[in-house]
Amino acid sequence: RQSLLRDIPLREHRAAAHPLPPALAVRAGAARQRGRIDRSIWDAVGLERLPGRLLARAEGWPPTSDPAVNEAHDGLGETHTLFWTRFARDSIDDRGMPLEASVHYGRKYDNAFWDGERMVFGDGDGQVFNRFTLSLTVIGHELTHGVTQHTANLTYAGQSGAVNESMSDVFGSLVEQHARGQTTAEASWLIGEGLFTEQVQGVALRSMKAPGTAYNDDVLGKDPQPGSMAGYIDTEDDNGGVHLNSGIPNRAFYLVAEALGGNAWEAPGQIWYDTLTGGALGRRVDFAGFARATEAAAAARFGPGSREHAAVRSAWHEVGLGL
Ligand code: ASN
Ligand code: ZN
Repeated sequence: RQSLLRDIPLREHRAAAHPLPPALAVRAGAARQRGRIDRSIWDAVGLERLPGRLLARAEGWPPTSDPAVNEAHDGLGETHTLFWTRFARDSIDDRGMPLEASVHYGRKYDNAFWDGERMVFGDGDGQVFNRFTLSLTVIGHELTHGVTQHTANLTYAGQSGAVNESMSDVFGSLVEQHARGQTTAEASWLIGEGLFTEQVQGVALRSMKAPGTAYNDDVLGKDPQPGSMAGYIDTEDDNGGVHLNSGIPNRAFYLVAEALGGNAWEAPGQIWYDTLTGGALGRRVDFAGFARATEAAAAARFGPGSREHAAVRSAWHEVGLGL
């Protein structure tokens, strides 16, 4: 079926795949059930045009022979499941927004990104990077950029940009921990594990537990992330170091999870989710303001002086953002 339908535009595909009489189709739309996932994975066939040339897999279609397509499909599923089952969030916009991803973007493309509407994954150059769909944390990271855009909408520069990045790492890691059923003690707390080829001396892009230790390679150099304010990097590069200083709030989240034990998507994830979606964060919030907001969220949900509240306070203290 798929090879026959491949070059037909999306709307016709959907009509062909799910023929419904118009009256029923309207009723189904009106009665749309919250929490139902709707994924489309596109193949960009090595071009840098989006969404891409071919609809490779839509909701309800069987797996294809392309691992990148299936990994993207499954990874979007695991991410949707975390947000829906643990935080009652219905997709990126909390209104069931269809999830779209494009794979095989560009030639030897060494990155993945959220373009404001969809997730996009490169194949990697094969020298430093494997394909980016190999890591569930990366898929969760990119989808979380969409959630952030639809909630706190944190400005992607400087400290608010590093908080934006950290939110994507936090929920990216939680997606993987949730899918694997891992406790805080069992989790790797790595972002992008398995992306580096065996030619690279390194385990992942970043470590939330020990920022600065994910790689140390002749070509790439040493992982530059700081894990506390003492190592804060002032730079114009990378939108003001958004992927560097994110190590500081990343480690704060890890420390909260370590102090509380159990599954990090429970109290720690709930506090961070409440902070992201609660409306108290300014778009240009700095680290200190973000730290105060997580403390307020912990106190609001678990009570002032609760162990959750205390864990948040001491975590920020440990990374140099004492409240
Ligand atoms: N992978 C990066 C990210 O999502 C790409 C970027 O910086 N735009 O943060
Ligand atoms: Zn990011």
